[in-house]
Amino acid sequence: ETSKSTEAPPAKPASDKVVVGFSQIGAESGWRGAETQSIQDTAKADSTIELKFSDAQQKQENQIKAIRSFIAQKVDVIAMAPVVETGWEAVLKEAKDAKIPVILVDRGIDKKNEDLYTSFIGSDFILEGQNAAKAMAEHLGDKGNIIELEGTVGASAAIDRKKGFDDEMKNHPNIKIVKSQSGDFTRATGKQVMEAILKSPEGKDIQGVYAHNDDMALGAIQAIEEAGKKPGSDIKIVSVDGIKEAFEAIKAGKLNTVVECNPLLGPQLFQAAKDLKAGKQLPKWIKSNEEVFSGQKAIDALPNRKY
Ligand code: GZL
Repeated sequence: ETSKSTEAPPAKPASDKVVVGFSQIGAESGWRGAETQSIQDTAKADSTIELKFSDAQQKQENQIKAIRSFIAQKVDVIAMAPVVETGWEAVLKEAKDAKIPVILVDRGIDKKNEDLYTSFIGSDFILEGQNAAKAMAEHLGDKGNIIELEGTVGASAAIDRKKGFDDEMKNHPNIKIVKSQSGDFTRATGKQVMEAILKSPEGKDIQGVYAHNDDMALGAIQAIEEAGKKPGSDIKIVSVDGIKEAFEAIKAGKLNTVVECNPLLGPQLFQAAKDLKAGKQLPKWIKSNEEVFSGQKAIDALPNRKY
């Protein structure tokens, strides 16, 4: 009779490639598209990288499914841009039990789950919010009523850009945030929310708009124009990301300051994955360096913007 095989199932063949499973949020903004492009281009150009890419269409349950699939495929490294901060404990524990390191890209998760990921590659959103508030105060001559268009509810980028902005605004008591509402990081929702606010009592006397990303700012600019006002002069606009269209809006005098947030994270992601596979230690936070662009500085930078 055939002996029942008792040896362990064959281990995953050791390949010279680094296999990375990446769970992307979706395609909600120009920034997100630029990040996806950077990750896919970097992998395509590097024969030692095998990228398994999944687009969650903005749904957390799809990200969780993708991570489970990466675990089943025994990838070397799991990377993800977590759409919101909460709800990851179970699936990241499964990754930890499977001894697969996790790298967070561009958004964070609850501080209490810090032991469930190896490294976060991304920006200092609190600093971005502080820089946006300083720029807004300058544009307003330190007084006026403003609207805050928040990013996706529960997303670390939205939570911390709000925290940094609102904290800095404590130093500017003559600037009032008369309404703060989520536009979900999209142009369409940013426009809808701005239209509704402009029709409401709070929207009667507005001197500024702070948008947590350029797509919502560009939507708000359309709404302001359709309401017969001049964005960039009647109503000052400050936003975060730094997509090319935002620089073009500054050149057109419709947007006043953009706080850069770097989406070109492909090279840092795959370098980190290679380091992990080589057994190297990674810093808990691999920070992106960014600048603030207004006026002539933005106009001069426009030709060199990559996304
Ligand atoms: C920032 C990223 C944000 C961008 C938005 O790291 O998470 O999500 O600012 C994007 O444009 O939708």
